[in-house]
Amino acid sequence: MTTPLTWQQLTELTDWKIDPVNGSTNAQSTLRLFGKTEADVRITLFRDNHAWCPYCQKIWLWLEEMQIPYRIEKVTMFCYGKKESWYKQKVPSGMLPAVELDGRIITESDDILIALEKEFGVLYLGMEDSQVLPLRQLERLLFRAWCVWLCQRSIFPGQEKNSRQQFIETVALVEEALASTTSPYFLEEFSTADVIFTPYVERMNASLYYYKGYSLRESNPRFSDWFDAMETRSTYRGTQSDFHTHVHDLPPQMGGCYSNGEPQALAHQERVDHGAWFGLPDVTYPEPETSRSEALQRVIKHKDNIIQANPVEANLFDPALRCALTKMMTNQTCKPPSGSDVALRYLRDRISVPRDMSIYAAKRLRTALEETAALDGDRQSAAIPVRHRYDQNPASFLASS
Ligand SMILES: N[C@@H](CCC(=O)N[C@@H](CS)C(=O)NCC(=O)O)C(=O)O
Repeated sequence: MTTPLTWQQLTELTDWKIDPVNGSTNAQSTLRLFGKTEADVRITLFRDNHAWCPYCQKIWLWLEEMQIPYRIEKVTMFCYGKKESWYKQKVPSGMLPAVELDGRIITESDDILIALEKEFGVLYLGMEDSQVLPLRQLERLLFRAWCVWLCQRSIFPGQEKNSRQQFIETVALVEEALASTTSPYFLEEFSTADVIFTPYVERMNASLYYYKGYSLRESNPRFSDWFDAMETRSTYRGTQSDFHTHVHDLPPQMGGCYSNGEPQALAHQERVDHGAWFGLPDVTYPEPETSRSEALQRVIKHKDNIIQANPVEANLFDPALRCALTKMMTNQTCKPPSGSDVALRYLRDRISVPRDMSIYAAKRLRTALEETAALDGDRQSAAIPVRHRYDQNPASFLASS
């Protein structure tokens, strides 16, 4: 057993940093230049603080792939906190995403992409191309089949089975579409069609694994190749979330997600909530060497807010958190103060990917928090709310950053 490192000692263990303006895609940037100058910026993307909104991910990924300079303004989604009044003046519905292109506000993600294509060109083939249109329709078909299976409470006998069957039949159509090209993508090259599918397919993979015990990525060879190909792209990696974040962010957004209660689903729920997080089919590319130092740097940057937001007092949580970080960085076991298990698990359950850090950094941090909490006890933190996520309200973090 070792004693926890001080914050100063921990700080010395990380030199992780990114170039938010010209480096690879990440959720922390507020300006992206791709080697150009600020005078070249014609677009502001308004997206959620949480880096979770699927329609925002679509525009975000497209801009990153096209390498068009843009600014990012972050807005709070209703289920996390209060919508900023300056945003409601621009977009009265408060809906995200929106872009301001040469001073003109455009909403609705499809309309945004069409407007951007007119100004900046298409990503291989455009939104209204005759090869892309049927794929866009297929994506909506899959989306609807997913919503029916995941978000409708099972009332009638056979309803769950029918919804599952309907979804699996629709997935077969998507598998066929993916098989019809020589590339792992929807068309011969990575394109708008992949961008359109990405946000909800990622959320389907997470939610069906957790609530229904069904692994989209592992059950379908073409989808599996598609996910692997997506993960070769630094743009996608920068926007990619993990299972834990998705399955707990979806219920308030979707108006509820229903588990079928089957043994496979329950086993997956246990694993996503309590670990082991490594090996889950939310990511398969190799872990970068920097994941621990990234997690450490991100915690250090926000440590005062992280400690303040925790339901347990600072004098208990601060050393407990340093124990977990000491474990993560040195692999030395460090016993946290008695009663801090709940505090460590509160944070473990509230790491948001990619908002706070990338997927592997989050796995490292969740693991260290859990291993350290287990040295103290087995108490879980308060359940994650399902009707809202005010526990994730960004207001206090923004005030001091
Ligand atoms: N059809 C719209 C849908 C956009 C949408 O549903 N946005 C949600 C977030 S995913 C939203 O802004 N909801 C209001 C809020 O949560 O604050 C689009 O494609 O842009």
